[in-house]
Amino acid sequence: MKNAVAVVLGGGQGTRLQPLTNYRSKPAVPLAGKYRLIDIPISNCLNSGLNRIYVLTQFLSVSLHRHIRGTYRFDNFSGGFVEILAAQLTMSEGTGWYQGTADAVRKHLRYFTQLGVDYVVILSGDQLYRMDLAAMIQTHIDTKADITIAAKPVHASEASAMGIMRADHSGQVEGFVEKPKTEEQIAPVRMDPGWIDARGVGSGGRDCLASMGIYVFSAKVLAEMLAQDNHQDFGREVFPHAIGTRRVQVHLFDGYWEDIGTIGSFYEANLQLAQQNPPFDMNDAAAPIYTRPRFLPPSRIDGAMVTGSLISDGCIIEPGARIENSVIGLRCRIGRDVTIRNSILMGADFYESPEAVAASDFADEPPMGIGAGAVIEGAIIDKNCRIGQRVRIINDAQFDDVSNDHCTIRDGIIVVGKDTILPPDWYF
Ligand code: ADQ
Ligand code: ADP
Repeated sequence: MKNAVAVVLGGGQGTRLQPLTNYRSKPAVPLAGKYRLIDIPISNCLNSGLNRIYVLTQFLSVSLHRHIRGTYRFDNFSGGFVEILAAQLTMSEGTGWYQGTADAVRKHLRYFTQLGVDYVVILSGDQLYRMDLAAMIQTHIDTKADITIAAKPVHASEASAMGIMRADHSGQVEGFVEKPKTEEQIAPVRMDPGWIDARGVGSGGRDCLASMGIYVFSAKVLAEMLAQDNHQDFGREVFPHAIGTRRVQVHLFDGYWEDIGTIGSFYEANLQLAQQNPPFDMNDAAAPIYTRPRFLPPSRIDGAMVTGSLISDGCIIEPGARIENSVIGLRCRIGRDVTIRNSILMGADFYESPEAVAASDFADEPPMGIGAGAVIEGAIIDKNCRIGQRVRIINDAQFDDVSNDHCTIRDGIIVVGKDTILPPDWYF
């Protein structure tokens, strides 16, 4: 692994996760109560023995910087680092902002192709999965590939959101179509489910191989290809052009893997983590998910009813509260008789002192947290919100995409932005 570097694509404009990305870059979005999105790819790298990691982001937020600095520290002898490369830093080179993923990599290529780097592992920053990247690099080496693409079997009905590949008997890619929308576009890359079954993975009738957005490049090939053509995007341009001229290989994977780059998928994946027997296991001691160590007290829960939920450190949950199938983030203060159902609360960055809470003008600026008697259903409440007593946040009218001064509905989910203040008795 000493001759490999990892590059995490930390996000373009982040429009699909707005308003969570209004004030922070996508990798810094909180996940599962105490993590951030970036912890997933970085943990996969570290658990695979890859400890030289670059994170590319379109814009840098203070919270991302603080999180990386405070979490990923390496000793002098390991040679490890996590380095953030932000688009702004390359403005002086005259080409302006990143466009696509390939362009983002091109702009920082000199870091990834230093002497001694033979393999560049490119990862997406908005996916939830656990994968041994060392095994993928081994596939790359064993098959003498130029490019290896992680591939997950999917049904044709899911193909329109992904890059779809056809592989020959040896796993070499013969065709690549980015996000095929019609049957005519899918037909040339459709696989025989028997090919998948023959490789020890039950196809269950799945007849498409989807790119997971996880790639291994031989460093020399990456440098040549990006210098040669002005391709902007891996899926749309680089791979379709590489077929026939480079050896492109698939690395088959069939574990849990979810794209969490939209409000809908982010919400679903978080809530699934809170269920019994979640499809993604956060308790795997052999491959833990790392995050910033914080010196928070245990959560104090008194006379509340909690079912199927994740409760992070440092929360205070008062009597009569009912919490069902929800994710409760760090330092949440949840008042008496609050009901929270199918929701994600991201918590708070700091505690208010008891004096500050007592001095709060409950009418104009309620204290941080959820006021007594509030009801929250099907919502994402970003950090540091002040939700007044008896507030009701429920999408009763089943809006899909609307917004008002205080919140936004995306994919049918109410998102209350960071630092929002909702006065007592406010309702959606
Ligand atoms: P998408 O996820 O639609 O498809 P894209 O929007 O290019 O592709 O994003 C890939 C990753 O790169 C995401 O993590 C995104 O945040 C990040 N990213 C995008 N632009 C960036 C930029 N300018 N700088 C830094 N990071 C950036 C891709 C592939 C498909 C594949 C799916 C799997 O194109 O072939 O099937 O991923 O999810
Ligand atoms: P998280 O705890 O979710 O990682 P942050 O990294 O945003 O959240 O911030 C949490 C820590 O940073 C807290 O200890 C808090 O006191 C401190 N902090 C938060 N906001 C600021 C700020 N604007 N300036 C300095 N420190 C801050």
